Amino acid sequence: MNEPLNDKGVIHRYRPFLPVSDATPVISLSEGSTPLIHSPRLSEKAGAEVYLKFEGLNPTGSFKDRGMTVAISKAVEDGAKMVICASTGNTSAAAAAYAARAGIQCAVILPAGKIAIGKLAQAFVYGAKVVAIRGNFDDALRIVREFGGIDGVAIVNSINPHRIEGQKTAAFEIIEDLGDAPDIHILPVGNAGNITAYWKGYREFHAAARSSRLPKMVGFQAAGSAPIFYNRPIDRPDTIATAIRIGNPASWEGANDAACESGGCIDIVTDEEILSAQAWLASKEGIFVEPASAASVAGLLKCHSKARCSGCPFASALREGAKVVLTVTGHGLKDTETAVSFGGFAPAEADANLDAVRAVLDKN
Ligand code: AN7
Repeated sequence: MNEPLNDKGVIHRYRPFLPVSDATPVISLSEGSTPLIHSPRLSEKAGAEVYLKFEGLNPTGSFKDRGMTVAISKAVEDGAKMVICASTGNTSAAAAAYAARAGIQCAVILPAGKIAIGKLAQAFVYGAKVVAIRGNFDDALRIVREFGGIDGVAIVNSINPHRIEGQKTAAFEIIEDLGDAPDIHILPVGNAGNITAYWKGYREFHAAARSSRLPKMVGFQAAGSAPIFYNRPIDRPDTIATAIRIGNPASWEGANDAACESGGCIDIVTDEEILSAQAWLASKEGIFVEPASAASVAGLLKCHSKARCSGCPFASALREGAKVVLTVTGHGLKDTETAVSFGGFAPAEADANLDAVRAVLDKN
C-alpha cells in the first residue's frame, strides 16, 4: 500500500526512531524538513545566536502534521474507519487532511467561536465532520476521551502516543541542521504535547550519540491560560492566541518533566506581548506566524534582559553566543483576522493614476 515516490516525510526520514513496520501504510503529505532560519535581528536583541524552526511551512501550516502522519498511519494499520479529535484548530486541520489522504472519516470537536477562521476553513475543506461545542477545548477533549474504546474509531489527540512520536522528529532535524543540540529551546505551550515531544526527541538523539548535549527547555503559556505556570487548572482560560487557550493540559506532567529535567522553565507572556512580538517578527524578519507561535518570540524578548531575571537558569544560559532555537509552530495566514485588527490595517485608497498614487505614498 506504500505509494510510489513516497520518499519524503518524517516517517521516511526517521523510520528507525518511529513505531512503524513494513506493515504500516505510510500516510504522508511530505511533512517535516522545515527550515531552521537564522534570525539576525532577534540574535542582536538577545545577544545570542537565534534560529527559528518555521513549522508553519508544513503541509497544513503547523507542526501538527508531524504527529498526524504517524497517528493516522497507525490508525489505518489498526483498521480505523474514523478518527476523532478535540482541537483549538491546528490539530483538527491536520487530522482532517491526513484522514482525507487515507480515505477515512474524520470528526472534529471544537470550542464554538474560538477557532481562527483559516483553521475552521481547513477542517471543512478537507471534508471533516465539524461539531462546535458550547464549551472550551478542555470540555471537547473530555468528550473525545469518552470515544476511547469504540471499535473502528481512533483518537488522534496527543493523548495518542503516536502523535508525540511524530512530533519529536523536529528535535532530530534541529540537531542535524546545527550539528548538535542548541543551548536553549523555546516554544509555546498549550496542551503541552509539543514540549513533551521535543524533550523526548532531544533525549533520544543524545542517547544515540547524535548530539553531545541537551538543551534547556523553556515553554511559554499565555498569561490568561497558564495552568502549568500557576500550578492549577484554569476553568475559564482566555487569550487572543486561541491555539493555546487551554486550561487543563493533557501532557502537563510531560511539560514539567521537560522543564525540570533540562534545567529550563515554564513562564508566561501577555496577549499584548504576543501581538507585539508577532508584528515585530513579521516586519523585522519577514516571518509571519500565528499568535500562539509568537509566544516563543515574546518570551525571548521578555527574558533576554539578564538583569531582569537574575538567578533564572534561562537568563544565565542566554549568554553571548549561546545557540537558541525558537519553534514558531503555525503560519500567520491561519489567523489573518487577529493580525489585521490588532494592526488596524487598511490600505490607503487613491485614484487610478501615477500622481494620485505618488501623492498617497508621499503622505504615508
Ligand atoms: C500554533 O490544535 O492544541 O502544547 O488542538 O496550534 O503541543 O498543545 C494546538 C496547539 C502551539 C501548543 N502553537 O502546542 C490544537 C492544539 C500552535 C498550536 C500550540 C498549538 P501543544
